[in-house]
Order: sequence, then C-alpha cells, then structure tokens
Amino acid sequence: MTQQPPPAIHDARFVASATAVQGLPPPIYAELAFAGRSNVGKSSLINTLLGRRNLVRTSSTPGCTRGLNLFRVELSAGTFDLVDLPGYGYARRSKSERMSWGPMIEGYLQQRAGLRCVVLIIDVRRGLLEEDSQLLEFLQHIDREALLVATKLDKLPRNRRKPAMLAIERQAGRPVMAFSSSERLGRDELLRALLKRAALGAAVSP
Ligand SMILES: Nc1nc2c(ncn2[C@@H]2O[C@H](COP(=O)(O)OP(=O)(O)OP(=O)(O)O)[C@@H](O)[C@H]2O)c(=O)[nH]1
Ligand SMILES: [Mg+2]
Repeated sequence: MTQQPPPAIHDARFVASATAVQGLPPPIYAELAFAGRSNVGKSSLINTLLGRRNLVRTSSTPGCTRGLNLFRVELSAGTFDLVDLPGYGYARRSKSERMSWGPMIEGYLQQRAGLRCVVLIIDVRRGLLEEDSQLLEFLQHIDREALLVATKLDKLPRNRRKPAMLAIERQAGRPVMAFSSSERLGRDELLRALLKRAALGAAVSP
C-alpha cells in the first residue's frame, strides 16, 4: 500500500542563531532538534527534509555549524521549529571551542522547553560510535525522546543497504530510519514521524 505524501511545507526560514540556549527566541512552537557527529550530514538532512536547497549552510569541512540554529517551518496544519545543533567529535578545533560544545548542546537539551524529540543522525557506513551512544544514554537519562536516523545510504551499493540497516538496528537495539540527502531517500517517512512528535500528526494521513 502506498502512503499519501506528507503535507506540503508552505514556508521554512532561518529565525535565529545562538551560542547558548538562553539566546534563543522564546519557545512558542513545538521544537525538534538534530544532533550527531560533525560532518555526518545534519544540515543537509534538514535541507532535504524541508525541500530547500540552501536554507541551512553545509560543507565538506567538518565543524560547519557552530551555534544553535533555529528554523521555523509552516504547514497548513500549523508551525514548528527545527534546531540544527553543532556536530560533536571533531578533534581539529581549538580546545576552548571543543570544550564549549558539550555545555552548549547539553544545556539546550536539558533546558529547552518545547523540545519534543531529538533526531540523532549517524552515518550508515559507521553505525553508532562512542559519542552517539553516550548522547543516546544522556537523552534517556533526561527523559527526552530520541529518533535514530542513519544517513548517506547512497554511499552504499543498493544490495548492501538493508544488511547495513539491520546491523545498526541490532547494535542500537531499537528501530533506525534510513535516509539519504542525495537521493531524497526516507524524506517523507522522516517528515511524517516528526510531524507526529510536533503534535501536528493530524496533518499526517493515517
Ligand atoms: N553522498 C552524500 N553526501 C552527503 C549526505 N548528507 C551530507 N552529505 C555531505 O556531507 C558533508 C557534510 O554535510 P553537512 O550537512 O554539512 O554535515 P553536518 O553534520 O551539518 O556537519 P557540521 O555542521 O560540521 O556538524 C557535505 O559535503 C555534504 O554534501 C548524503 O546523504 N549523501
Ligand atoms: Mg551542520
């Protein structure tokens, strides 16, 4: 059975960038955050999800996203916010910058009212790495829902994709969604899952 496409996005725009949770605008709308290692493809995934080629800056150089970047998305069913988080695990940074990431991301995850779900993005070729598992544990500890997404599936030949996803699900002990920004793979499924978490699920056909 083929599913209906998810509802159309009418508008998506950059709202604010902050270096600490206190610097973000008041949490008026349900919010979804995107976390993962540096260069894993978080910003590209947001562009693909929103169907906007260059809304979020991406780069082949790790460490592209530095602050907490908030984007506002409007559909006919309502409005929600997305937050692109800086990547972790990038060693070639000044020590002070590296040190500031932990508190910035942790502070945001712990304190942000309105945060409904954290999308943890991993590279399908690498699976869950140490820092990813630590973040998952931390999210569980602070009682935040996590949605696990493996991206860059296009980097694997088609016949290796399913086995790779099964291996990651076994490793994680939970379901993992498949994604590719280049192929737009998994885009509709992920948008539907996020709309549900933003309580705009009524917009998603059953
Ligand atoms: N082939 C392929 N390349 C991708 C995909 N997603 C991202 N990339 C590439 O991976 C690199 C990093 O992408 P970004 O979206 O900037 O990664 P990021 O996780 O936001 O990185 P930071 O902001 O540094 O944490 C870029 O060169 C992208 O073009 C994908 O699904 N497939
Ligand atoms: Mg980025």
